[in-house]
Amino acid sequence: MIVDDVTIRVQAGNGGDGAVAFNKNLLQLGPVGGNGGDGGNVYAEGVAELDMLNQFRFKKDIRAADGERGKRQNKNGLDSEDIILKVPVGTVIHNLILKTDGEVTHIGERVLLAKGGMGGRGNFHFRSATNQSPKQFEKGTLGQSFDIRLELKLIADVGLIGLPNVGKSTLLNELTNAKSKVASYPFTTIEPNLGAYYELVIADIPGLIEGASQGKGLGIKFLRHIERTKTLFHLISAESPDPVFDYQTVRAEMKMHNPRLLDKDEYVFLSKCDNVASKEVEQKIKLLKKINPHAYPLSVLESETLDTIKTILNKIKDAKIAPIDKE
Ligand SMILES: Nc1nc2c(ncn2[C@@H]2O[C@H](COP(=O)(O)OP(=O)(O)OP(=O)(O)O)[C@@H](O)[C@H]2O)c(=O)[nH]1
Ligand SMILES: [Mg+2]
Repeated sequence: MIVDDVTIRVQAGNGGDGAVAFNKNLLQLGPVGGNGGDGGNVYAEGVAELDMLNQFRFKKDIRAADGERGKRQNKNGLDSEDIILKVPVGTVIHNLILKTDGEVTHIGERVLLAKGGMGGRGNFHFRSATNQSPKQFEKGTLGQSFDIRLELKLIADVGLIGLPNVGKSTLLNELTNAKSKVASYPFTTIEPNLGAYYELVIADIPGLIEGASQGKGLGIKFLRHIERTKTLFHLISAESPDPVFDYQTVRAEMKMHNPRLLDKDEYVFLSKCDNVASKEVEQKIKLLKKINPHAYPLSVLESETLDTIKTILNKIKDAKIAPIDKE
């Protein structure tokens, strides 16, 4: 099971204290205390693997090392190493102490979670004409420490939604390299799956049922994964006695979760059409078109219907690669 919401405590390293030391060599008396090193920072860095938050299931306390103390002979303490936490692209970072939000949107992007403290200056630094043997030094400053909530919100171009068992995973597997589990019973998919259709990322999320927004089934946990998806493909089974009712059930749950989900570009597909007489398919499409003019039949066994989907996906892909120049 993918961990997609976890709170951790990050503690950056403290800066090392500056040193107080004096040269024992009688010919070169004077202060020789070096500066302390800086404490390690803690960063998050984007990677493609969706399951990277699993690493925090049992390891919720992340601590970077403190900077080294300053040394004798005017040698500075070493800075300590940064900790870089790999998180899936699409991870939203909530700083629960500062009440700020950030996010990691692409692979290799680094976001600072906690800054390490600065090393203090040693007594060498405080020498002057009037004070040739200063005992002053600075303490290193404290590293930042925060409670951070990491929340994965997938960044997919197209999200497949619908009631359970309508063929979402089958379609994802048909169009992409994904190997989402398919079976003839509801709730086969228990966590999101992604697949790539050329430059587009398609997300398959667990089926939604009535009451999902109140926590029924698995859907609610995953609705947030379509919050940032631009286009939704809403699948409704042709075998349903009332496809319009199914459509409205899912839309009602989406609305309760976040009304803005309803504003997304939406295409409706009447799935498993091969299981139903063509006359019935026609009638059901007609009813659905009254709600959304972009309603089409779909069967993974009928290549024309897949061609329709591919044409739509190609349009979305072209718009993504070359955004229309409005000037
Ligand atoms: N005849 C026919 N069966 C299909 C078609 N698409 C999917 N199925 C079957 O429908 C069943 C459910 O398919 P899934 O792809 O697992 O459905 P899902 O919407 O992902 O289901 P959940 O993960 O439970 O929400 C499987 O037995 C599929 O083989 C289709 O176009 N025609
Ligand atoms: Mg599925």
